[in-house]
Amino acid sequence: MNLKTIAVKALFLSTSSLLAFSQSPQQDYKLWYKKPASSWNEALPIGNGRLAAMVFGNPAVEHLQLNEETVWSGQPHNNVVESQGATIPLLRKLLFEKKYAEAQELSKQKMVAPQNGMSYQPSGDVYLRFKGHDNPQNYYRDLNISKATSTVSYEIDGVKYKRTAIATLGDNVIAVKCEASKAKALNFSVGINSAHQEKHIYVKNGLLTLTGTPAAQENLASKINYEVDVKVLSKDGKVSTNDSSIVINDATEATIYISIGTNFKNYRDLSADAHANAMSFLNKGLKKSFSHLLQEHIKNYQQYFNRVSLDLGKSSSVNLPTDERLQQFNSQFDPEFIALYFQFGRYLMIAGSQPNGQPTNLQGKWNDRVKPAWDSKYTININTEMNYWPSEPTNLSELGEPLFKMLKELAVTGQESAKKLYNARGWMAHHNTDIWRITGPVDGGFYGMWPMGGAWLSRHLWEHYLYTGDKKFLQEIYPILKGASTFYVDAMQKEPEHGWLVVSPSMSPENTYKDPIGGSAGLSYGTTMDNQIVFELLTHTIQASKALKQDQMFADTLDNIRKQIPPMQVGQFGQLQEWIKDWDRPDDKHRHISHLYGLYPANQISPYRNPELFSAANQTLISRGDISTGWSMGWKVNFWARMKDGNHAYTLIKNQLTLVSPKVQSGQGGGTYPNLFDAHPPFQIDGNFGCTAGVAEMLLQNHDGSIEVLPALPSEWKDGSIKGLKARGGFTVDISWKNQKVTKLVIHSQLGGNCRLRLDSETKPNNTALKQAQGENQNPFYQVEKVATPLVNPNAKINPSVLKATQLWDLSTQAGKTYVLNF
Ligand code: FUC
Repeated sequence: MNLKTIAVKALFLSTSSLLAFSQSPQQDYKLWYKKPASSWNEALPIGNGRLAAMVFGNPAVEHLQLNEETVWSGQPHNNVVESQGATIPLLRKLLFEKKYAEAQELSKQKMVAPQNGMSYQPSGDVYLRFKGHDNPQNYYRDLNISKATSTVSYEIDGVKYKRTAIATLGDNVIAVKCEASKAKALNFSVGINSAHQEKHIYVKNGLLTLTGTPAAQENLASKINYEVDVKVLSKDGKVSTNDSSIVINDATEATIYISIGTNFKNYRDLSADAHANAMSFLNKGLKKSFSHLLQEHIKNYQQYFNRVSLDLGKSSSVNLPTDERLQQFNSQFDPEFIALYFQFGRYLMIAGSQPNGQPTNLQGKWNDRVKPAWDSKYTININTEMNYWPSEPTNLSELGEPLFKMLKELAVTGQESAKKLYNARGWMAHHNTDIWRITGPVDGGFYGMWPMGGAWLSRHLWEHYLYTGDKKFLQEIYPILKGASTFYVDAMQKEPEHGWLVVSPSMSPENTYKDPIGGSAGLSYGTTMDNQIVFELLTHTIQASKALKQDQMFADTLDNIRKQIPPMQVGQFGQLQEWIKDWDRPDDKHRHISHLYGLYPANQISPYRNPELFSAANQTLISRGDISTGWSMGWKVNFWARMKDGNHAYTLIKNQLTLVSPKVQSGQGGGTYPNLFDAHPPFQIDGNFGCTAGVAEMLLQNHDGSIEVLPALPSEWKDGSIKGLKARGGFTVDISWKNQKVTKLVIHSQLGGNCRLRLDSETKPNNTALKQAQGENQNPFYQVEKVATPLVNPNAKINPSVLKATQLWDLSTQAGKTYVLNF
């Protein structure tokens, strides 16, 4: 062996042993960094739906900031104020008399609730203190989202140290394994603390325990109590305890098991035993070694994660840490980073939303503050819904369950607000809710007067049915759809000018218009978004009644109401009108573009069915502009995808993937923090989910009577493939493309039925199974309801949108069969 070979071999050995100790193979998707997190927005999130932690990766003092999904302030209650019911008819009257500013004023005065939603709370901090680990070499930390593990590794005096943290999917513990490359080199202590005033920390029988309760909020005592139990096991080390910590000496490896229990049973019952829960989770976890937990965790995780893969090409910057890559994303094409960010949204969904748990809130399940922004609760005039946009298309259908459960509960609590405030049957919710499923107006008579939150959420129920064809599910949730529709049957009002049926009072979320008398108001009636939401809800309920072959009379009632909803209108500058009158301002840059609900998530605006509305939506999008809050840009990725403008959708992804300093905690110009969390700012998880859904929407759409392949492919995404996307009607679709043209489609049909494909006209299938489509798509999951003919301002200049020509093909499929189409 000559010297050169020895040197090469030595290099190989040192990198490979370091690799074995620190990094996993490059093909895994990883967020990784060369330095520890110096702030929360640099720390890395792990979670198993119920438990969550942010891992900071500091060598000398590791910090795991903990969350448990039921630790909230407050106690079972609803915030409905019965006396406010008398104000609703007065507001309706003022609005119909065009006294908008007066109506707004009255609403602000009267619609004030004693509680405006409680807040999601942190549940403790665990610290691992390593003496002498202040100046490490070869520092590395990551979040491997292919395996849902977070690791930290470094070297001190030739000894390699490594920590691996998981929030076990399958078991109910957080586990951290610490290892040293030299025997008995690990010496550290484990401590715990909490941001809550009311807490108790003690050690008993080798167990470190924290108990705590959040503070009262808005005069409501907090009745949740939680217990965190920590235990350390080591094969060869000495584990002892003192008053407030566990001490580990002379170990080669040690595993820290963390368990959290609360007294929460459900939104109205807090009779569970926090201690018994925490101990039972812990004892189950302790029966398994770390490698056993890890193996099961990865298996459970990957059965979700591996369903979808995305390849947009290779990047030259894969060897850069994630924060540096993010920083240069806007100036350098980095296709693997797009795939990473897309998959990170799916990771957050798996880590944050598991069946039988709570839905992801504004921060998913990750919150370190006792007074988080907007209470880290559920804002249901866009944000919570956006959290669940990726679940069906990106093949995580089961993970929508927590949202469906929340809907079941809101359908109970929402009867109180329907009855007491609107004297209506059925159920409804305003623009916020929380773990107690409150349904009254929140944040006063401007933001809060929007009785549409329950209706918007309900669309997710119908979509779940469209994707899965699960009739049992549909039967089970039908009463929720029916109850939501019943509310509007009773609450809608005939407006005086056209005799249309409208929701009143309401608003176009959070936006204002100048009324003709010169006042400025948000309160309104018959807003475009409301009309679209009610049209959609009634349509879904009618379709559900048809699919279940039941409730024909009720469906007829809804059909009759549906015909009286105001049509969409095209206003003076060719825009889709936001309000019932043309009060839109061409310079309005408001983050909410609520009136494009009909474009996305709904399917009421289509280039093929109503091109003038499609062009009007285009005009609206252009005048609203691109840069906005994180979630607003996430929505715009989907909007531009639906406009079939892949380049513009990609511009929004670039805007979204703009590095925001962790120090920036407020503002209307969003982006992404170094840990890839969406920055509203502050951190809000909806933008992550919105963007992930947007990427799927760019590659596959199926809301408009067919499955459209590559509807919005940016010119830079020349070659690529995506596998495992879901389409309505139970189809799983893999697409490969070259030079912007589809080369191969693999369609797996779960339910059978006609698979109607919309393909670029230049794409000629060489497969006899595909027939040119004739007439309506007979697949029941693709019935598209016709909306009323729009009213178009005669002065409006409409610029027709030019789209690439497409063609429709039919493929007759059988359940359980896979079809491979080459082009
Ligand atoms: C809505 C948005 C805000 C923020 C809040 C949580 O009210 O208008 O931008 O996202 O929800």
